[in-house]
Amino acid sequence: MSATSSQFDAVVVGAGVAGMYAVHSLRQRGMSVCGFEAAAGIGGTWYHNRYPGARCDIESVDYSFSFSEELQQEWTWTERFATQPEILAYLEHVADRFDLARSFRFSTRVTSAVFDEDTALWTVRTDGGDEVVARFCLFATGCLSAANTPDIAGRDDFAGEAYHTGEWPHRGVDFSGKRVGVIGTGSSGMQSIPLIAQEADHLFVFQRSANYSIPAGNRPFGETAMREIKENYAQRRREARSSGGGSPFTPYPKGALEVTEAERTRVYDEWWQRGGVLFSKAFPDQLSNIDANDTARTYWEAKIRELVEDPSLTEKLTPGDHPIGTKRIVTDSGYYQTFNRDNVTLVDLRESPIDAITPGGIRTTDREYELDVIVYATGFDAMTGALNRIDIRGRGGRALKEEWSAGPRTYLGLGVHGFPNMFVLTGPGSPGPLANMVLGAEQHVDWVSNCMGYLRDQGVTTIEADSDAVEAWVAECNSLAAKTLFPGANSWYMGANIPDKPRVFMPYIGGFAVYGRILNEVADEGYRGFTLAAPTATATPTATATATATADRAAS
Ligand code: N01
Repeated sequence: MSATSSQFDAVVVGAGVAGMYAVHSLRQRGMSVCGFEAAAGIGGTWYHNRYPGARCDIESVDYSFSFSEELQQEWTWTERFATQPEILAYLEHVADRFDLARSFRFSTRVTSAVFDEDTALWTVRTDGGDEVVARFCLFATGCLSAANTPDIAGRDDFAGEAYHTGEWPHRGVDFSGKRVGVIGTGSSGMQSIPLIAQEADHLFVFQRSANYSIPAGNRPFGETAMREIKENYAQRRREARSSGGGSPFTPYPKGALEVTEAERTRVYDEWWQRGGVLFSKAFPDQLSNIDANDTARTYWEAKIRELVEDPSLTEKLTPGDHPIGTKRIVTDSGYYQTFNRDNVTLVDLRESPIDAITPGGIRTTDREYELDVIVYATGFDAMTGALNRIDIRGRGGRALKEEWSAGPRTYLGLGVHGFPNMFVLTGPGSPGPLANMVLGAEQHVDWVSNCMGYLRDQGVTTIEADSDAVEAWVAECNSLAAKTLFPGANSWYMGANIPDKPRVFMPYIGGFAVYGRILNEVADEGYRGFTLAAPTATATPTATATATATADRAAS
């Protein structure tokens, strides 16, 4: 990308899976694109989350791009659930293969994006002093990218090393011979704890809420297994796209309470073997009927009792505050067995909460734990956090953060009333983190890219979600969520992990395939629910824009 370019068809914020594919897709359409990425390289979540044990929880063969048959045929995954280094290597391969990096300015954080009603253009500014103008602004900022380090008294006084799992140092961390405290037992904590325990002198696990985790059942892919998957990739992708979660699995055809106990156990056994988060989808009523959910919970509890030697620990490690699956089920490798080690201590913060962090460690209401390292596995300001950290202003200078002060409000998860030509990718109001994020990113980017092509062909300058379409979509999202058990859990889906964040179930829970059908219908009906406006005299792209676009096309 030319360093002097300042006007583009589109700005893409973020170089994770959605931003990478957005750049590729728009360039393929002959559009000029400027991408910004705060990190020094591509990969998004997989660039930052380098903590030990980080892996995907959707099978790698599914958690990968499908837009290029050549790409999916040439890349070989080594195991079912790939590690972070392998996923990052894959994404770097994709970036090289499609020459994506040249469209991004790295180590550059977008600080503001402001829509000008006279020109119908966005002006995007960065912490590097860039000022770029574009017709469209695409936020591919990720659902789980704004790290949350809780404001615990004395936090900055700690004299040892402190790390957040979502901002892990690239040099790695040497835990050998050290006393380590991990705060948090969500996916990041539960994935990292077994590996930290193997290295540390002693590991203290500070658990506020126990979480449900299920062994990944990870294994290497043999050549034959990989070949068979590649031979049937098209079918596998079709099944994933027509599923509820973007993976090629469908729940058992009967409800958990409609089958005999033996049949139910057989189904749970099968889904347990599949590993991890998929377990919540064994039966179709598991996440909507508490009695059905109880059967899954009872099965889980029996399994965990087999893994943990000390029954009093099993009790502490068993969640009692939410139905299984209403917080994302963790996909672990040896988490529960870790508590059978002599060098691991579970600190139950429900019994003795953290009082303060001291220069020497962590003090609970019970005692002080001397530590050399503190690992914050304390999660993210999910779905809205990364967007709210940017000063985004639409028509009349309205701030997105203010518009969303009572919770995010979108149409289809893509458009926001008052913010023309702005698209949010895989964010609130879309299936987002409830589905396979890679196929979700492709679904959104394909829709937005087609839409932008349509607008160009029709000579339309702006597209904006109607307020009543937003109203109806928010109502639909809330009504679907209310039919499930999800709103009862203090999860990040609900914003409940961040103090003072509005308590709203943020994703669309109607299913990946259903959502895809709705997107297609809306487009087929001429973008129903959006207002498309013709150019005004001042909104015609300038000579600079056209020249820049031409130069960028020539380079692509
Ligand atoms: O974050 P979390 P995460 N004092 O919010 C605790 C994806 N992901 O990074 O539950 C003490 O789930 C908090 O306790 P509580 C995946 O979608 C995927 O682990 O609030 N504890 C909780 O235990 C996942 O769901 C993978 O009581 C405090 C923990 O910190 C999402 O990212 C891997 C605290 C945070 O858990 C987030 O996972 C990693 C405090 N003040 C992540 N504040 C894959 O496997 C917070 N906690 C692909």
